[in-house]
Amino acid sequence: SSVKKQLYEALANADGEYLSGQALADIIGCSRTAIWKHIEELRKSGFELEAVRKKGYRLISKPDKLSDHEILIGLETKTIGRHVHYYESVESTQLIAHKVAREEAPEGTLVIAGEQTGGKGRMARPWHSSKQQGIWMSLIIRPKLPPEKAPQFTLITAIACARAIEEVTGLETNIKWPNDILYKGKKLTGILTELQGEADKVNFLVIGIGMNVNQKKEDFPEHVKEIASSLEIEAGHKVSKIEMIQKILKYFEKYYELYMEKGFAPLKILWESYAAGIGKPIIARTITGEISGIALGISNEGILKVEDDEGTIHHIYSADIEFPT
Ligand code: BTX
Repeated sequence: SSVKKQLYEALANADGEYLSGQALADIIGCSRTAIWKHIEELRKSGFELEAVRKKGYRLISKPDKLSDHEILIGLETKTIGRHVHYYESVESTQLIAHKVAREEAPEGTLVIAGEQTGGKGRMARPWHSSKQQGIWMSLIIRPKLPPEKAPQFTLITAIACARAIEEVTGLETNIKWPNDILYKGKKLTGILTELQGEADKVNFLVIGIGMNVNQKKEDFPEHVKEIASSLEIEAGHKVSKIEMIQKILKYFEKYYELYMEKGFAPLKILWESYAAGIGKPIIARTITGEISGIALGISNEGILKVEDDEGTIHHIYSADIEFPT
């Protein structure tokens, strides 16, 4: 309704200051009861409003509903995220990204969903992707590279996500090799890089990013609750998904360009500045077995190096890492 719209505008113009019910009634030209009623309606549409006795109402946040349009306004990239496919609900954005990539979607195409009913992690593990509470997206890129370089993109994406989180929320996160972003040991983000290629070249990569943004602890299913967290839980306030998506895309583009120009070396240095557990004991579970030792760091190719008790250095291409306590 137009009262609702005027009410929103008055509160937005107040720049986070309180406006009393009477002041709002005067601005809009209606009764205080009408103001109260429309405040409730704004709340139902996803606006966050604070009401304090004797002070009045204050706007805390707008609804943060995703759409291709919202993502494109203010996006600071040249190619990354310039073509957006937004869906309310899908099984997995990875599946759709593979499909549109086979249909020649251009470099930088973004597939993003409000919710995923069958979101997946590595080795077909489920990835919990609740409605509008996180960023569930897959990016298509077509780098001219041999397929063995593909895993480096998981590391590049992790740096972009950690950098974006830092800029938007101030939280200083750590990257757990290869694909997790942690805050105080809890998983905020997971990355899944999938390759479509031939023996000697990449046709395209689909890089899936799942970031927990506005979940509360009780929104996670039982088995995930203990290991996961969200930006809202850790920052102590709601975080804008749109702003976060735009920053991830911006930093991804920046680091992708740097990588194509200079190779992995400068990214290795950046990655190490975020790395968790380097120099510490770890257990790496690979498909062929378990290796315990000290994490030495990553090689110039992004491969994890672990030194076991006998002093043998293992090169680990893919594994689940545990930090024993
Ligand atoms: P991963 O195999 O490293 O982690 C999967 C594990 O993480 C699960 O077994 C579970 O224990 C835990 N987990 C599940 N959901 C969550 C969550 N929301 N937060 C924290 N931990 C969780 C990580 O795989 C890669 C995830 C990529 C997800 C993106 S979302 C967009 C794209 N589409 C899609 O289907 N996958 C990717």
